[in-house]
Amino acid sequence: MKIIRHTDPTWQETAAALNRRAEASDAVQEVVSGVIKQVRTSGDAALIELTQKFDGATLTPETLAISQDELAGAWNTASADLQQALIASHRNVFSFAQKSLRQDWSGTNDQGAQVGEVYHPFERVGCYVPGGSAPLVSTAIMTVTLAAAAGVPEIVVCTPCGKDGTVNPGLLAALKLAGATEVYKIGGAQAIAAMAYGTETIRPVAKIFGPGNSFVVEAKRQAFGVVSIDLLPGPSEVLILADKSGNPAFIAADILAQAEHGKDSQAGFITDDAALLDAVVAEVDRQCATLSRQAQLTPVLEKGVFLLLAPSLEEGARLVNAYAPEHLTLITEREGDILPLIRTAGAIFLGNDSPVAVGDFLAGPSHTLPTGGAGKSFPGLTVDMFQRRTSIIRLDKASVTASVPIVRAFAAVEGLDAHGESVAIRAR
Ligand code: HSO
Ligand code: ZN
Repeated sequence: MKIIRHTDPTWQETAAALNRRAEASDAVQEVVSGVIKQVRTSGDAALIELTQKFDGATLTPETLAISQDELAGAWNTASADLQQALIASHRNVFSFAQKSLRQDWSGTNDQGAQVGEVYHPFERVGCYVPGGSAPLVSTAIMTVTLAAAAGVPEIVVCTPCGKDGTVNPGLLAALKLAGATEVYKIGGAQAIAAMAYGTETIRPVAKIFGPGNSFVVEAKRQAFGVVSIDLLPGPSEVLILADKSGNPAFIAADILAQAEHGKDSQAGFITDDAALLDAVVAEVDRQCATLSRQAQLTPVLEKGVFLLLAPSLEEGARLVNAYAPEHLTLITEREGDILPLIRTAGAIFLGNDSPVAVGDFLAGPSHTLPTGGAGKSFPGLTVDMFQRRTSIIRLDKASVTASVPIVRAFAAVEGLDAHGESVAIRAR
């Protein structure tokens, strides 16, 4: 764990380095553009070859898809505990999404024209659900449920399979409950390419959603324009900002929960209280020894965890905004002063009793959130990202007449007299 104090001579540099921007390396960009080309030219054959190469699994065109019967079977054979947990999470996420749906509206402008917006769900979307070191069952709920709540009729899911060609049955049960209509056992950049461009088996989608590793994220970025995308969520991260009211055992538990994601995930802790910083360090060491995922925890604790003593909570809030964390936990007796200062966090968890893991699994908002500093430019996943908006305009004689002088003024300055005439003719 890296410990930084505002009294250190390197403080300014370290604080400045928190202002980051996620960008794929040239090597990743090249690999991904090669994969996309291969899928565009060879379709299913490319998916089969790349799945063999990257996932070590042997697939055929007939075994790319997981049938609805298999999904139903996975749901029926899931334990009662898992079924209940999935139902509880799904209820919260579905009802949060329903509240957040955009509604059609209609009004009048200053000239009396009727103006408004109508929303329709996309007809066909793709959700990527990562595999990696843990089957992210909750990610199935946190993406597909939103598509279903928006009324999307065709919800395609791609998720990588293991070497034996199977996908975790708990993940399949979650996909069934959430409403996936097509599931393919393809992962990585090749899955994004297949959903964007289509293959013999997978018809292309209009928009691609969901988190992934650096290859998946880069593939979404490169596919943008052919399809639209939600955001570019990469390795997960947590930042905790606390004053002396923070509970060191709870804070350490959240740091470790984050660190067990492994790989490139990050956890940071910022406080203005030196005693709390020391207590959190001791708690991380104590609790870490009791956990199972040492192989994931150790490298993150070495490289991805930092603890920072700031001169004040206000300065801490400034650093939070520069870092733009995926998740922020804010624990302070001065919440009324500090919360309004936070602008770039994907999601904010308030107080000692709000663990990020509850947001990961069941709170209600999607856990698909901007990472790597992208919170400065992107919000997290919401149901309206599954809705397509169209604007509606209707004029009558009175409103078109009232519009003439304004149109004429624009038409004159733009040198487009046919524009002016097309309006004036209706007013005559
Ligand atoms: N923390 C991850 C979500 C997750 N955690 C899934 C556990 N499972 C990104 O918000
Ligand atoms: Zn998590």
